[in-house]
Amino acid sequence: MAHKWWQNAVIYQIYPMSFQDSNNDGIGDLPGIEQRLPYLQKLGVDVLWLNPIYKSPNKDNGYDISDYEQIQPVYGSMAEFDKLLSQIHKHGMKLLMDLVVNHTSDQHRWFQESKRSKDGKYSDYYIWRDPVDGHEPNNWHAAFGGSAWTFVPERGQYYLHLFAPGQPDLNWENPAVRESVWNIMRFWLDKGVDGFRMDVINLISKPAGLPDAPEPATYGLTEALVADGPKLDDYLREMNDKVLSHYDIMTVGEMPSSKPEDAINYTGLDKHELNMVFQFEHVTVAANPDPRLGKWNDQPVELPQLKRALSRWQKALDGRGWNSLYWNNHDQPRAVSRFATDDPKYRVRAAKMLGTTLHMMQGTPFVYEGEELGMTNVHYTRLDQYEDLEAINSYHELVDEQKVVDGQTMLKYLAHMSRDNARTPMQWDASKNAGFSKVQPWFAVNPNYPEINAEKAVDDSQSVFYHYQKLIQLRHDSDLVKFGNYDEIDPEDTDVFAYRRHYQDQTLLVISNFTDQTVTRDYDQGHPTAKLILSNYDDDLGTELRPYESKVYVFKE
Ligand code: TEU
Ligand code: CA
Repeated sequence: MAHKWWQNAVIYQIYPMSFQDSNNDGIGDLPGIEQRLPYLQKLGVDVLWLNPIYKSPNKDNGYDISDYEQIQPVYGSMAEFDKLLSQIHKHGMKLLMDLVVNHTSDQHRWFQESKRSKDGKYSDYYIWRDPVDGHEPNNWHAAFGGSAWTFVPERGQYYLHLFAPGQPDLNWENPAVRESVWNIMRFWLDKGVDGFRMDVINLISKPAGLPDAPEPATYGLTEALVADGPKLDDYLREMNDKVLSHYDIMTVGEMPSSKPEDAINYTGLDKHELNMVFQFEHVTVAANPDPRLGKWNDQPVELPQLKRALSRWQKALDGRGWNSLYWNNHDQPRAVSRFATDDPKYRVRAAKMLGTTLHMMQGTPFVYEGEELGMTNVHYTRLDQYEDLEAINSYHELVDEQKVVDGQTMLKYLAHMSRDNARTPMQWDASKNAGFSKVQPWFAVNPNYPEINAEKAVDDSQSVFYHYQKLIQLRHDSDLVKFGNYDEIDPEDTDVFAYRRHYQDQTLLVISNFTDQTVTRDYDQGHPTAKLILSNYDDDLGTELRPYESKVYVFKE
């Protein structure tokens, strides 16, 4: 396959609500993003991905869209969007939009019409079912708590929502729904956007007959049953045929519960569906052993499990598909707190170590806003500090209703895993509200902003920021980094994550100490042709690896 532009790219994810407020109403906006383009250009990223900026009642921060062709007024106007897009292009970057089409908002015109009657133009746009013995049609559980079905008296029927009740699932079986989605996509592509990140795109084809999930019917088991449904391939091929193939763009499909074989199926180099997927294996390794608790846990990740998840995808997709690479996004806690440490003594080294470990793999890396500063979890201790419906609903369901866990323990789980950890405002400088806004932001700034902020990082040649800048540069400059294959080293080693990559006559060796101890490992880094190209320490002690030390060597055969 001829190499594609997105195989050379590093993508930066912006959570618009929390990136930069330009008009001091406490909420991030499009002109705010525009102001920060020089910063992103200095970092060296190629593509920006914006979380949803469409009109939305914001029950799930924009993942509930009520109009796909309008900008959320607090973010700006369509004219401001057009200007932002042209400025992004002028700065030599590209733009990915978030396409959320598994579901809409219940405030969307289609749903408003649909719930009114069984025989209008939109009555079949959503998934409606009659009650079964006066109950929900099946036992499916919603992602944000409760049953996945809500009853509407006007129709005398239930509608399906895999997420919140305000996020009804579209009925992809209906060709008119698919045409409507293709039109939304064309609307944005014709403006010149460069691709899409597709929200839970592997959930759009529901299993025939909507059978019960295994008990206890948690969201996790519901998701596993629905994921990668029978017509997904057909829908994605039709999407490619009718829309994607007519533009030079890139796509990444968010695919919870997907396995490498599924991903190869959708991203296969000869498949004409999507370019890459977001898989979830490495971010679900420390899930709670009690299935009712799902992701809620406060246990550290065991390194062999983390390695197994990432290595499996590296090996499976090599030459057959293409990986996305990420530690962080708006749904995950901060990587440095979760996979390493945010202890001030080691935070900077640990954040660089994680960056190196991921960016030297095969695939397209994604950097989430603030990750390049080593931003940390926010360490809340009370429920009223949280904003996210997932955190709040989970607490009520698991502590108050089901009583599977006590309140104090659940607060520890939320502090470790909540999505709100990722959503505190970007830390730009040491001024009040971290330079995000002149007024009290919609969501409190992490109190560590005087220490961790962009201004400080840009002034400090030893910062995490410049380490990420080097990682991005290395990828751009090196076919070994981009295309080399992947060999894991000592998968059972509980302390060190090491791997090799080979391309033509060169080998890359990546070594990361995930502990706060000094350990010794010999991977032949003393070989006469070995050249150290990157490290998070000033000197090289060969086989001795200091706390969170991470280094990269190139060998010539
Ligand atoms: O996330 C889907 C998903 O599978 C999960 O990460 C989920 O959000 C949750 O964290 C389970 O613990 C996507 C979006 O990224 C997320 O922000 C939305 O809330 C969700 O879809 C619904 O649109
Ligand atoms: Ca604003």
